[in-house]
Amino acid sequence: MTENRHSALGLSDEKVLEMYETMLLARRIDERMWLLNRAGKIPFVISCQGQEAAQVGAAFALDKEKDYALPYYRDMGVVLRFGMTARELMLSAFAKAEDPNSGGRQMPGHFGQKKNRIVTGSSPVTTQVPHAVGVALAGKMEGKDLVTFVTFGEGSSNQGDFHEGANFAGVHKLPVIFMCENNKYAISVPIEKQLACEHVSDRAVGYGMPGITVNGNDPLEVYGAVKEAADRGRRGEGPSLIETVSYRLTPHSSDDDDRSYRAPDEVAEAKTKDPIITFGAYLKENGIMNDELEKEINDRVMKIVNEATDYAENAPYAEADYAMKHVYAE
Ligand SMILES: Cc1ncc(C[n+]2csc(CCOP(=O)(O)OP(=O)(O)O)c2C)c(N)n1
Ligand SMILES: [Mg+2]
Repeated sequence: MTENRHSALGLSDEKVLEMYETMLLARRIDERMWLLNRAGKIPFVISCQGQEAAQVGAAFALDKEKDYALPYYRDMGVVLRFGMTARELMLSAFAKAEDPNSGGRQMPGHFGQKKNRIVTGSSPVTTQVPHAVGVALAGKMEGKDLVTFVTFGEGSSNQGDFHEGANFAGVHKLPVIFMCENNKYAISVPIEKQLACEHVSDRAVGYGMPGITVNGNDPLEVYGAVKEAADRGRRGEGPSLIETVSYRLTPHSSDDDDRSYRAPDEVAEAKTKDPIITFGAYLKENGIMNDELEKEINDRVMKIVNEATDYAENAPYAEADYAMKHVYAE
């Protein structure tokens, strides 16, 4: 029996099972998308695989009824927690009219859904960072109890938008949680060729905010860090920078061949720390999940994924002239 760490964080057994199920749902949707892509049915996949623990651990530490999420393209775990459904994600993958993100006009991964306060992002990486800072500024000016949660990759933390946004949030003590999902690669560029400092979180001091690096394969560690950052933000103490370290288990996207720049052994080694496996083991060691319950959860998740796939595959495309909508004033 390992130490029960979730109770100390104020998380019930039911809550951690829900976290596990959300992580598993993200993984199974993602795996299905790769099959659909290779079968020629959907054009593009950009994966969350290996980052589910960071995404779900963080999202569970936020208030999904009040807070704003400004996710980046891998954040399936975040948007599922904020209320986007498997069916909606599949509609986006198939680029169908009912896709809530863009009605099938955008590439997958450009999550946006007003009713769930998921703010749409743009394809140039890190542009969501100044947006998150702006939403936090608006919230502060209007006296609202909200924090904004924005994510980005470690490669993207070199982009000016991150530094400008972090500086402004630091100066004005805005309730922003900057979470860098460090997965060790920016397409083919390994971490040691991306940063001259050791940790992305080392950058926080330059912007007058606390910075912390946590194990991105451990949803509980991420939950604790994001909860603390959210509490700080709500108390008016300003922004925080959290770096979650994990590993990208898939190629960069369905259009990438990662064998050209990293060794299969390295990927195999990272798979031994796969958060779906390690968090499942934690739940079993603490007597919260047994083989029977694991199967029940997996069956439930697969049913959702199958139904979402069938629905989206059979759903209609938008009318061709819809492509011109929302582009020019009408
Ligand atoms: C401003 C800008 N430059 C380059 C790209 C092309 N691009 C898309 S994803 C990516 C890598 C980003 O790496 P990282 O931030 O580490 O995120 P990861 O994909 O590893 O999660 C690049 C260079 C882009 N979309 N926007
Ligand atoms: Mg990266």
